[in-house]
Amino acid sequence: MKIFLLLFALGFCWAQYSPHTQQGRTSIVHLFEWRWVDIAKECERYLAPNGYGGVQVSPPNENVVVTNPFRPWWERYQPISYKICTRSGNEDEFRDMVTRCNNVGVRIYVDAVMNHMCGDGQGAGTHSTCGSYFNAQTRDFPAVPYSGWDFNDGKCKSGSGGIESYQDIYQVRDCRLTGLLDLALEKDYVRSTLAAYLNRLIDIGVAGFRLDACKHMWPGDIKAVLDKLNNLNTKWFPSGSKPFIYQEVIDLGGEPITSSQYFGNGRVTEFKYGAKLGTVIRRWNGEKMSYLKNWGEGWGFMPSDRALVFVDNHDNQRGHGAGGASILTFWDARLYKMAVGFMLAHPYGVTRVMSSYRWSRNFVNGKDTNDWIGPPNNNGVTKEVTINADTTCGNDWVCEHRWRQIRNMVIFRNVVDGQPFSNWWDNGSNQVAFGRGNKGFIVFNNDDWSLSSTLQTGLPGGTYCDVISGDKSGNSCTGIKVSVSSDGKAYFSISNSAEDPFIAIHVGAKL
Ligand code: AAO
Repeated sequence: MKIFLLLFALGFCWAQYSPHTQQGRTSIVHLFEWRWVDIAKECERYLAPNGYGGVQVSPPNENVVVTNPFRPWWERYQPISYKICTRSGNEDEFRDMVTRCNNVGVRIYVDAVMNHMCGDGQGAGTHSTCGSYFNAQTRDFPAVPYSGWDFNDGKCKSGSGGIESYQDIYQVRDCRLTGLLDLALEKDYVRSTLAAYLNRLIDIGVAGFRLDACKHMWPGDIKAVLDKLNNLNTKWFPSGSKPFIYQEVIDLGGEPITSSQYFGNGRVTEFKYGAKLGTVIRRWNGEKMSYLKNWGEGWGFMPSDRALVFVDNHDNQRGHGAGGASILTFWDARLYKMAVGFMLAHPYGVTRVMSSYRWSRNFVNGKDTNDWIGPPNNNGVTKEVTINADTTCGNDWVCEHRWRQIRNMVIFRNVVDGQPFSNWWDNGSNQVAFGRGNKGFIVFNNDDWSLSSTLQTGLPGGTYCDVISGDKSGNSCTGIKVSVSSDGKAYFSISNSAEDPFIAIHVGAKL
């Protein structure tokens, strides 16, 4: 029995459900559209020192160059070949990034687009990020190589060749998603070609993959590719470690394809998480924070050990994908910080923090007509992520992951890792608090009146520095101080007009 449990535990650590982060690091950050040279520097100068576990990077393989509209972010979801060659950088720069990040204990996860190649309307030519020739009409991608045989044109049974109904699982998986040429993953040649691409990345040292558009691939086809993958590079990972897998499946209910169909392959993105949390924190539909008492599976989410969670992602922060208007983003900074703070304090799931760039929005009838705008650039060349004197980012990079409240909550999550959800308190409305065993405690006031309450924190007696309003530096605190008495109780006062109406304390910030 003991041996069985040990094998089970080791199996979990080495398997596709574990992000393989360094001991004591729990969260990953999506550095959306960043260049490899900037990510390498960020790992060394910021992510490692602040306890970030890993980085999700934008698709590194060659994509179509779209000029109308001019260089949208979404051109990177239209592969032309598997050469590592994009606006984020070339293969040498990618290798250098992976090595330098791994050397400081920060993992790299690649966004892998396996479902399709470019859109059917992309014509023919060499307008691709590495100049590889392709012909979308004839399904010719000689730089891979793929030809007409490797696509699902014959298998798709919809009239248009595209997905017309999400209620028909055959259409969703065998037809074109918004015109994107649908690869035939039932073919061993296609599976082997994809696996060879992923294996090149594994050998370079990546720790895992976000698999794009998994709803549009058969779970068994994905498994067939994953079964061909190498174990992680033993320069940085224990031998026998399988790549971390998290599959993008949008399951908000109401469709025959569900997240659970993909659990055997790895984790799955839980889209209900951000959609619901946004609704609660915005106080829409009569939702209250007090209802978060049974947050997680109690809300109909997938099992925690299968979930990858986030407040917003690169799609739904600009109206793509799913989640709708309730999704909170950096544009609603005050509520956003509360939502990210709640996510990072709560034990459910593997957490991913979003890091964005600013673009000029233009709402017409509730839709942003500028939802396509690509990263900050000069004539299509991505701008450097510059760092200001106050540690924020320049050149229109938002760097939410550097906001004090978010960065400190990433540290909070590391400190309380493994501790149970405990000491829940609420006022029946939007004032709530909870702890993580005897390591950390967080209090929110999202009501229109002040909070003043003495609460059981579960923490050892002493004076703690609130990591939302400030930082512990040496033995002093630049923010609010909270004194916990020997019985674990502490008095909290949070004005509803506070800049950030929440307080978080943990044993790593005890004075
Ligand atoms: C671009 C152009 C297109 C053009 C195409 C081909 O925008 O006009 O036809 O090129 O030339 C991204 C962009 C796309 C872009 C594409 C390729 O978002 O605009 O197309 O790159 O450049 C579905 C998929 C999901 C996908 C999501 C965007 O299931 O996998 O659409 N996300 C990933 C990436 C994303 C990327 C791709 C996939 C493609 O994260 O960045 O696209 O590589 C329902 C379904 C969802 C479905 C949504 C949206 O959701 O359930 O599965 O997502 O519809 O179509 C309520 C419902 C909810 C519903 C939602 C929206 O919330 O509860 O279920 O409404 O209707």
